[in-house]
Amino acid sequence: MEQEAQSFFDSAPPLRCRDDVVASVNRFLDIWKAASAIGQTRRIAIVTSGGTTVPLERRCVRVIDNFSSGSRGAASTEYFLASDYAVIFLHRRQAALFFSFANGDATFVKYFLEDLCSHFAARCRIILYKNVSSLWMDQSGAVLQKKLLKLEFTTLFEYLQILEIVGAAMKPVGRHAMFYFAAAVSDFYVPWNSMMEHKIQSDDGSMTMQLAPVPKMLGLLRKHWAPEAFCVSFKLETDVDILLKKARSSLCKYGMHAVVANELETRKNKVVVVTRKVEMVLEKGDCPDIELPLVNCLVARQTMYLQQQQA
Ligand code: 9Z3
Repeated sequence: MEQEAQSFFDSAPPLRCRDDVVASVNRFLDIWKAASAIGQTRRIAIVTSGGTTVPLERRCVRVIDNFSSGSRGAASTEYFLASDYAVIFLHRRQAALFFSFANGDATFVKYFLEDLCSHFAARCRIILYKNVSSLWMDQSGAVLQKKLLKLEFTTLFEYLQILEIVGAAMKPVGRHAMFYFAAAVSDFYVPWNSMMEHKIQSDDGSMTMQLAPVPKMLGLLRKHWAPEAFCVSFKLETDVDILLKKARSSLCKYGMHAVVANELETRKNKVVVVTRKVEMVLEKGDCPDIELPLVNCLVARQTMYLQQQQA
């Protein structure tokens, strides 16, 4: 598995913004280390969000995409921040609407608000504008306070390379780090070294394409990158009859601390948190969204995990 992962990284197109990503992750961690040194150790959640794309050509015209709106990752990030975590939010470009406000992209916000507000009556418009603006301020605030670091990906190559940088950087954070893998990551891809340079032509009618399995990085994370971190992955299925079985199997296979099982149709209302000892069914109920009980549950599990270390 490690060899497969290595050859994935060796053959991947180099990450264009690599130096910037490394520098921003290091800056973020420096602040964490400085706070820890004076006894203010904050937990860090690494939230992945949105779907990865698999390019079919090097000069890419077509991609295979993965389903995810990014709303689970964005909402969860807000709850982690509210629980006083620092958050590294690794998200698909343009997937998570509210968090794109955090960059202070005023043109986009203005355009979005005007467009949205035009659908509402005057009184609603003001309320909506106030709420969204304050959300924007909260999130800009989180960025300014260095509690939120946003990193963007589109392709599978970008996602896994950034994950490797962040994963390895989390080693010193130990049990205070939580990886929360809500992103929908491709299972298959076209390796860069066997990818066509130019746009695939349709002159010959039908086409057959061989896809390679994506090396599983969760094992690497647990074994090498950040072995002490609290790790939560998600299992998405459309067939509810196999969901829990698959979630339990990935819990053991990759040494996760929890696997969140969700079915496509019901994912906004119900999830099952699978751990070695217990399985918890969480429902949205009266909460604004399912991410609130989910994040609360995982924060509590990480607290137990931290206490085990102290015992
Ligand atoms: C999830 O299962 C997420 O909960 C969703 C969230 C993608 C369904 P939205 O972004 O949806 O709010 O629209 N993410 C993980 C999906 C995934 O690729 N899991 C892999 C698998 O099931 C394992 S890591 O095999």
